[in-house]
Amino acid sequence: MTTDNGQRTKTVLTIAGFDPSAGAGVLADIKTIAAFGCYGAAVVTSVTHQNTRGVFGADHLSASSVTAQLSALFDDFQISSVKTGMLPAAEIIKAVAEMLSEKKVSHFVLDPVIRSTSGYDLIDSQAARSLIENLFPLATVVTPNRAEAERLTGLRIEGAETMTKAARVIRDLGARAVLIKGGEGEGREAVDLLVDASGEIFYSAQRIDSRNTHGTGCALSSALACLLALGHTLGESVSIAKRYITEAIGSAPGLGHGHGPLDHFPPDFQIE
Ligand code: PXL
Repeated sequence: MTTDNGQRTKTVLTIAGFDPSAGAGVLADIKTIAAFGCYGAAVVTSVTHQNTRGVFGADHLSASSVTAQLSALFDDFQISSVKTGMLPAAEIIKAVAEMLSEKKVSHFVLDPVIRSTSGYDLIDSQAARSLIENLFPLATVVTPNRAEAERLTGLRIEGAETMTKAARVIRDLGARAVLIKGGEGEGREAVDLLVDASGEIFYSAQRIDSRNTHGTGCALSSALACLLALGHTLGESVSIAKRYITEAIGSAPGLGHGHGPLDHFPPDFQIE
């Protein structure tokens, strides 16, 4: 793959938590980034204790460790795109915001990870406020799931109308674009909504009834970061990333006893 600066591939950076089961967090992100033909680098914010059954605890890193990891990478690599996942504390969020605004990263996908599928709070409430204040204004797109969109806006999302309202409120909080993911809802279709300066687009995909959905948000935001780095528009990126997730759920290996990981390398997936 050719790039504008002569590097072999685009470097995509994930700043997120470590899930030892590799279903979510930086390990899942790196696999997704590899699936899109990019080079993945990772800054770890927290070491979580989890498997497919749930999250049992976490050891957060210090903000100074996060800054030191970021400095080492930015001093040496040209980073084409960044995604953030679990940013557990306000000090870490401020450290990330400082670095991203200084380095003027072109594409930044913010997955506002608040709570695990199993109900474990992955960030504290001060951190949720700091996400809005410090990071939303820097993001190309913010990708909450329905529960996160409800938590960020205080609204209850029950259908297309309230989903649109919530997306507009999140844009009013400072995000350039918002993708609300409806994957965990009910019905035959998984419907997502993208709202940006040019308007609203609903994306629909067939819902796959599966327990293997651990880390779908991580994989989706990583896929978006890659596709933006590769030159796709945001609209195209959402459509391709959604197709990737559908296939990744469809060919999941069925590991573990709870919510199993995706197949990050679905055999029939192609970007075009
Ligand atoms: O899927 C949200 C998420 C993100 N990042 C890490 C996680 C989880 C959920 O468990 O552990 C590290």
